[in-house]
Amino acid sequence: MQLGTVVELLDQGAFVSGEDLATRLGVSRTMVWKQIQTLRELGYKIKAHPRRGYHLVSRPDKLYPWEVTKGLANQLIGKTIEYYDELPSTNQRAKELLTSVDEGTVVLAEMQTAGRGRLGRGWFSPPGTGIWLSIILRPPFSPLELPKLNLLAVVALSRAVKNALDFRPLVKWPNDLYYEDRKLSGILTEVSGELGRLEHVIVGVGINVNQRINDFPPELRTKAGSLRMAAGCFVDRKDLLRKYLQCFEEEYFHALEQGFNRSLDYCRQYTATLGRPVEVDDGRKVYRGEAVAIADDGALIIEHDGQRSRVMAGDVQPLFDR
Ligand code: BT5
Repeated sequence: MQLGTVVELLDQGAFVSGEDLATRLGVSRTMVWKQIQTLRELGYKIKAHPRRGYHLVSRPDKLYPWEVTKGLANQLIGKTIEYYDELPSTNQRAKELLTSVDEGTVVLAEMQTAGRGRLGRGWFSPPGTGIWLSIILRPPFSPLELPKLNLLAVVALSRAVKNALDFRPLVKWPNDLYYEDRKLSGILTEVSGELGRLEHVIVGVGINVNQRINDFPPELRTKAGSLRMAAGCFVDRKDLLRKYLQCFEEEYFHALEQGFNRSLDYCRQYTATLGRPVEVDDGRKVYRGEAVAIADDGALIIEHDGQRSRVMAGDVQPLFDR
């Protein structure tokens, strides 16, 4: 029996009798009682009244799959959610599951003990306040299109935030979401495959949702931010994640059918990078100049020393504040 079904039935009235639940679920009343106990252990507040039955008082602030997928009509992304209280890294777990799960499977953890950024850097992933997830894809794209897929993942998040909270964070090339010069989210895309062909792609997404400034370690306090800090109110993580999965699927399906132009245009319109003096480190060379464009292949174009250079991936720092 699915716990999500029990929650839905409880949600249908002020009180639902044990007998009613047992009939609708096709199980014994003892079994119903056991399920209620399990839900309580998971953080649901459920009142029991001797004659009237059970009353759902509140749901916990947890990303249980049945909560996240409630009302979600996606065909691919998040149809299966692998949920964990704690993982070293959702990308790491996704790698282990890669060949045994369907495309679109989402690996989700309430906290990560070894969350990963790019180039061996760490990702701060405390319990309960953020969304740490990995999406497994098997796209028919060439590896050359990966930078665009990275941007697509950020665009989908910006759209989801606009839908959920009515403000629009900006896309910072190549993999971040920013609001008022603070990093709200980062993407780590990892791949496996042969030359010229992508077999599997893991899109790892870290979203700071309900942290307050002092929840971040001191070294992040000047540069990290959360949606709560930006919105000025507590944010429903379940609702945001549901909207993200929706927006991701929509953006991804659009790219599969018509290419990445729509995502790229969004990056150009809602940009935290373009038109700024920046320092860009692509791992081989450091450019100091102005970020002037995002090309159709996802490259960042930098104007420096009277010439233009293209960078496919790297770190961008603003040279000074706007
Ligand atoms: C990223 O790397 O921004 C990619 C982060 C991806 C995290 C997700 S969470 C789910 C999935 N599973 C994983 O293990 N990872 C992915 P990068 O651009 O290299 O930025 C890393 C840098 O951001 C760090 O060196 C810190 O300076 C900073 N940072 C670390 N944690 C942060 C946080 N929670 N919020 C904002 N900045 C952070």
